[in-house]
Amino acid sequence: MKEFDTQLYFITDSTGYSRKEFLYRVEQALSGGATMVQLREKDKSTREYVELAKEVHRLAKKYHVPLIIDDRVDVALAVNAEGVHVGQCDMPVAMARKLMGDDKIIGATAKTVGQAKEAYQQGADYLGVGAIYPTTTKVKTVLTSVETLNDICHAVPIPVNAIGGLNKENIEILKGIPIAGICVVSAIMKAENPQEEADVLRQAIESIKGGIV
Ligand code: TZP
Ligand code: MG
Repeated sequence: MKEFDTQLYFITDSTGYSRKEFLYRVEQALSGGATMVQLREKDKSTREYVELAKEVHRLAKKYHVPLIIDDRVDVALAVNAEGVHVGQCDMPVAMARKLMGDDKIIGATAKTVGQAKEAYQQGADYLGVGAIYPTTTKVKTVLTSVETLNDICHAVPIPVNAIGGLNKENIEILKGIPIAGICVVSAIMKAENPQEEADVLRQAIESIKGGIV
């Protein structure tokens, strides 16, 4: 049975950190309460990606948190990660599902109700929707309104997470929208204290969700 909780979904970015500092920060995020972790690497060779994935998987297992690999089905399979996340320019969800099998978690990015429905029909287990706010993280994206986010939440029966520029100061904007959680990169990755930040964010999400999901 696939069980996962997207409430505080931490996406990594190793840019600017030594391997040691990066892994330390990932572990801090996990101990602070991240409920999912996604390894997202854009500039690494395949060898570097699988090596790092193995290390992050070891940490994630210690905290009983699923590891999702961004984009790369081959890397996810190679390290036996719990899942993969695909965007609109990546492998289609149906193909990823075929390769990964029914037991793995497949997440997809959606920016419209049409994309959300299509991803769900192809077998996605959860969706990431955004960017809600402009982001400083390296990504090709456009802004998605909270109205569209709300429409997507009502259009599909799978967990929907908001993403993009979110932090403890601005997630109030999501109040009343039946999201399952938020995805954050820099709020945790660049925090002075990633553990404390994860803890505060987790509480902030719980309070804005107020038992509606
Ligand atoms: N997809 C849409 S926005 C984004 C991705 C991967 C980056 C989010 O990063 P941050 O630092 O939480 O704004
Ligand atoms: Mg991608």
